[in-house]
Amino acid sequence: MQISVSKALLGTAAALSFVASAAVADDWRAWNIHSDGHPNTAAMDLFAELVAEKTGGEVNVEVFHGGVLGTQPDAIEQVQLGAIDVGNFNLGPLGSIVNEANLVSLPFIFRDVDHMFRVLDGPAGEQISTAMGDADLLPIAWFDAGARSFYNNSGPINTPDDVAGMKIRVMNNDLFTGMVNAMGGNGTPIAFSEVYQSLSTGVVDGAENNLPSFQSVGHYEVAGFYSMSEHLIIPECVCVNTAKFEALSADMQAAVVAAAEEAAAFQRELWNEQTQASREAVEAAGVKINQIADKTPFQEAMVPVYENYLAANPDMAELVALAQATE
Ligand code: GTR
Repeated sequence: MQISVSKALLGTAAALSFVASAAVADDWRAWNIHSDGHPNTAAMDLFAELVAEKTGGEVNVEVFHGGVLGTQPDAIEQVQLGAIDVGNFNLGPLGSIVNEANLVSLPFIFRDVDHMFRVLDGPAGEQISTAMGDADLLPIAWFDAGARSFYNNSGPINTPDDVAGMKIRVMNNDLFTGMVNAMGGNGTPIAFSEVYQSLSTGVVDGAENNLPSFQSVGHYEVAGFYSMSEHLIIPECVCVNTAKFEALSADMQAAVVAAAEEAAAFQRELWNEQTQASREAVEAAGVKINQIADKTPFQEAMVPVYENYLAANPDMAELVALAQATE
């Protein structure tokens, strides 16, 4: 009698635990703009692997590479709506949705990548994360995206005057069109997937990006001059739909965050290696990379960009000051 009771109980417990795990098992679709060979693709694959491992299969991430789920601005919106669950987003195109996130899209706001991470790890980063979470784009880890520099086909850029008269592709954000326009150029937002064609057909004269992206999508084949202006140092996030994340148990949340942090540590290592490797590869292919002896004129040209931005967004003055005061 006793045996059959405990057997029945065990059976019920097994059935219940099956129901419980079936109820929380979650399939997530992840957006990634990059293809094979880019550090973020490897890092997102590792993220998916680690999530499966650390959640014991309760959360399964399927990563869609190469931007096949849509352009970056669309995918950001899809994550907000919960139609896509998670994405590796650059904070540039995200800034027009979350005001606080625009801090990192101000030209020359950071002295270097380490400074950018120190700001993100401090109170300014806290405010940005909170605002992103409130906008249904919860950042659970930060990726390195190095510094962005200008490239074009007509000659090296050494001063803002060299940008004047050029149509330059930028990511979707008024700050970036303003940045190019302040140098006398014409900043033009175009989807990342269309930049190669736009450069090769002369729809634009140039673009700007970091070295790994310049190489991985072949822009170096159609833009032979890469000038180290390093005008933008913008981090990237692994961002999850906030409600999706909050629906997980505390243990599962911790497992997903641990997976993202591990993937980010791997990404940052790969990033440094790939930046060097991309530099060597494009130079071997004939690209002329020039250092810019004095970046002060570029920084001075950004004064009206900051003035206009702060006049339109007075709430951001405190965050800007916080970032600038961060050692
Ligand atoms: C890359 C970034 C992408 C995308 C792209 C672009 O460096 O990783 O997310 O923002 O630049 O220029 O659109």
